[in-house]
Amino acid sequence: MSYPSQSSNSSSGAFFMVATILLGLAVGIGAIFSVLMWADAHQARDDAKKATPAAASVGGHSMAGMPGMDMSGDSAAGIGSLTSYAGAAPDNADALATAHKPYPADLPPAPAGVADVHLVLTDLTVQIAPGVKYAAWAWAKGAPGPVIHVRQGQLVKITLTNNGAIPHSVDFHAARIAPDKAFGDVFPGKSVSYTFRANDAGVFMYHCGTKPVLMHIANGMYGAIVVEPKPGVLPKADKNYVLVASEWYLDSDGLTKPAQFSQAKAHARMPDWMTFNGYAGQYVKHPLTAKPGELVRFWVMDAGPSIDTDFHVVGTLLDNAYPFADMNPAHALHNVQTMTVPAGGGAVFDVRIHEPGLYPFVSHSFAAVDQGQVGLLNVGNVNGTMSH
Ligand SMILES: [Cu+2]
Repeated sequence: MSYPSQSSNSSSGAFFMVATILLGLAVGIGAIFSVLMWADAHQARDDAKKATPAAASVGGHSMAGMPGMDMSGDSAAGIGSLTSYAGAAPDNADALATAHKPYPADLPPAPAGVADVHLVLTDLTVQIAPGVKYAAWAWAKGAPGPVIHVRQGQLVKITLTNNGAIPHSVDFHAARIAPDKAFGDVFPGKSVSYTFRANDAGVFMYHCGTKPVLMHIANGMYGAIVVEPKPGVLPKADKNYVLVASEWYLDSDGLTKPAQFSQAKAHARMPDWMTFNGYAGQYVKHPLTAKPGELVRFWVMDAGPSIDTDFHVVGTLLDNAYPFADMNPAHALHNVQTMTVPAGGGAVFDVRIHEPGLYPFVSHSFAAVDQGQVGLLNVGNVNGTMSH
């Protein structure tokens, strides 16, 4: 294609006139489109506000002023205005970290018969890092919820009691069940039960699935269920540890008063803290333990709500890795360095370490380490500490 030159005949003048008109139209259409997009975004924000309990009334209770309900900071302000509170700490943070009672990472025993699981949801303030308080929607003992351990093929009866102020629900990824029947909203003060058979082995997420799900998960409504494969499928583990990875999005530093959920930061995937089992770096001060040569099995579940965990143990390799918690040994990987655990997914890792020492386990997506997703495995009861 050749373009008419300025010096050619009058048709070039006509071309530029038409081009100018078209350009003007394009600009005009663009402007209209921008306005429409702005209106759409504005509408979406309004819808989101309506969808959040902040503007809702449930069972006659006004939802304003409830813990975790602060939606300020979610205005039209751009991402550039978001403030990070990563690393905020009081002067006595070290003493607080030492005094903190770590979430038990040991896999609890599996019950016999029907696994009767009673989960209680409640609003409470939790500690997510030394001196950092968060107004959570969580479980009776905080976030994550209790680790549930069942055996493959076992019948599981879930009873959920909602002691919170707004409707909640519980979605088990380990269940094959009609979600509209089992995972429906439970109103405050009410309980619901459902039963499923845990036919699929692995480590699975359970979480509140009430809208907006991002907010319910980010506020602490998640936990892990381990469905142990049939005996003999996996090499026998000497230690079984369960790690639930998650991230936290704060509207304040949480030092003087409990922080609340920042939807804007959650949408920007800009967490302030990232944790294993709900508290930044808790297994650095309170390491997990193993004897030299023991087979240590990590059941890792990433609750997100939005960011993967890249699991790595410093100083060794993952002898057996069961990606995505597919527990078929024929699908396992061996002697790999780092494995991704997706948000909303799980994976299982075996390590056998012979040399005594302090072996950090991390998400090797290293911003996650700075934000708290790090712990230590103390092999052989050695002294000392290590930061990585
Ligand atoms: Cu909920």
